[in-house]
Amino acid sequence: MPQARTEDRAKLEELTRQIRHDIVTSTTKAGSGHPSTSLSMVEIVTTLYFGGVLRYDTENPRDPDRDRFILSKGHGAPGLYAVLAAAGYFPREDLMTLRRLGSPLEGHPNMNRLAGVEASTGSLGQGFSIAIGHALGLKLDRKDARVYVMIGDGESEQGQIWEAAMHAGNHGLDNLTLIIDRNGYQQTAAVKEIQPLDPLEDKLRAFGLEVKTIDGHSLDEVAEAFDWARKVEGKAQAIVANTIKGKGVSLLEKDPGSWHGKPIPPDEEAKALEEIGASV
Ligand SMILES: Cc1ncc(C[n+]2csc(CCOP(=O)(O)OP(=O)(O)O)c2C)c(N)n1
Ligand SMILES: [Mg+2]
Repeated sequence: MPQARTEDRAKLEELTRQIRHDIVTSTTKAGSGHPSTSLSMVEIVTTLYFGGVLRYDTENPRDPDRDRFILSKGHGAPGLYAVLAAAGYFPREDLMTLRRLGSPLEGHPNMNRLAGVEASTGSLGQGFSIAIGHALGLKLDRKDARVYVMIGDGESEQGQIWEAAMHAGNHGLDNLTLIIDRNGYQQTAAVKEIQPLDPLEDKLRAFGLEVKTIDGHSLDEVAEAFDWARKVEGKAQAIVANTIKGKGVSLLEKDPGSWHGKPIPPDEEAKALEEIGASV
């Protein structure tokens, strides 16, 4: 099973810029979508797909031996699509059909329409449970494939997340890595104003998971966390990734509570792309 490892650090950094570029252009062109949600997860998905973490085969997307990445915070679809295109699941120019009638690049990922999408998500709270199903199935089939699932911090308010955490902890699912994109914001306000999660790490540990907290924008820390996760035996792992909602675009970063689910207006796009600095 192929495992893309881009040894060249500069190449990995360029990929993060390309993915940020594509998130901005696809959502601005669509006139809708969630760029700020997608921008906070870029270093994590880039490392998953290009840092030698995920084993996948774009020629055989349903290979039973593949690792799975499930984006439970499905509104981050533009970020998922940008990395899937970069990985070669479909042509990069298709990104510009985002949310267009008939396009498989729906507003939220549809596993029945786009290769590389492991679960249809968007109704928050469900992806972690779907990931547990995969992890249990892989163990029953005695496969060494792994499952990675990303949830949002606002999403973590959903009760189903904690049922899933209880199950992952109780059943020692060491082939499962939970990633929490802790960008501090949900739809209209800061998570800590609505439903504080702290002490998040203690809670996850109490549910039986091994926990590591990182800077989710440090490619080194993200890579180290995935190395750590692979080595944990007998327990599911949680990576709490501290991130910035809208990372890389000052317009979004300075007011994350106002920009959820809003594309960058066309007249602000050039400045955003300049800040990202992709060579395209
Ligand atoms: C079950 C459910 N309730 C509400 C929504 C509407 N909704 C979409 S995104 C969002 C906020 C999510 O915040 P977070 O999980 O922190 O994701 P972020 O965009 O910050 O990465 C909400 C409430 C939904 N998609 N699903
Ligand atoms: Mg959030």
